[in-house]
Amino acid sequence: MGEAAGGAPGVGRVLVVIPTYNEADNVADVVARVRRAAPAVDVLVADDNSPDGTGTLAEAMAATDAQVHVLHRPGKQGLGAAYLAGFGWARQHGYDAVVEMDADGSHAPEDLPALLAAARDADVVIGSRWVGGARVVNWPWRRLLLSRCGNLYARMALGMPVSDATGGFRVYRLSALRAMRLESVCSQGYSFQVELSRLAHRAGVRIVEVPITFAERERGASKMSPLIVAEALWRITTWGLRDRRPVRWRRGHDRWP
Ligand SMILES: Nc1nc2c(ncn2[C@@H]2O[C@H](COP(=O)(O)OP(=O)(O)OP(=O)(O)O)[C@@H](O)[C@H]2O)c(=O)[nH]1
Ligand SMILES: [Mg+2]
Repeated sequence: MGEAAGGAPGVGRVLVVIPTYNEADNVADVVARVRRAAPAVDVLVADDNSPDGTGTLAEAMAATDAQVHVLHRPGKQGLGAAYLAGFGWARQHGYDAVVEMDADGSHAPEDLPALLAAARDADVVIGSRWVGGARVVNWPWRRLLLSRCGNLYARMALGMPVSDATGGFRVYRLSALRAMRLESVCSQGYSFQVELSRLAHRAGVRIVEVPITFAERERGASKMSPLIVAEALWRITTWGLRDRRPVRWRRGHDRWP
């Protein structure tokens, strides 16, 4: 297949995986923006049988656009499970790279070309809120604090030179996902992003962080909960004790050897 059917120069065929649960107010807008911002990449909406009809809306877009696909899942099983299913779909359909992106507009599809450009020389590209040049718009101070503290803790506990280990706007080459041995993944909620950061770091693949503009969701309800935060804390602590790696205080990096 040519570039028009899912290609990005130097990366290959790319699939943007957008997990959704009750995103009826957002899904059409985010898919249309991705298609405009990066017309050569394909989109997969991974919907957990949203009661608000998100899956049906996505299906209507897929009916008129051959580059939009929908993965209907039986029920709400968490962000991590939806992404793993999406990655499996990408592998089955011969893609070279996948992009993770939220449906709620927090991740600007307009940043996608910069992430894909960085992926030419990397295995994993993290769209980062906490490197120079990034912007965080309209986030309440409680969320800012949680993200900064969560990232500091993850960096210290896991010895990982990644500034935004919890962020969910990323590019992974399929070859990197294979090296990362995803069969060990156990996260349900947003510790999934930390877990994949850790696996990428341990696999020694090339990680690059690229500044993004992150905005608070404008429509629809957050799925973030105290349980999700508790899972992340618990898992980071467990991994940290298991890895027993020396703490590194470096704030980020361009290349991982
Ligand atoms: N398929 C699927 N998608 C989910 C699930 N939980 C969350 N999502 C999607 O994952 C993305 C991120 O969820 P959000 O609720 O925005 O979580 P968040 O970004 O951590 O929290 P906010 O900052 O409050 O928006 C959105 O596109 C959700 O629709 C789930 O169980 N299944
Ligand atoms: Mg969100």
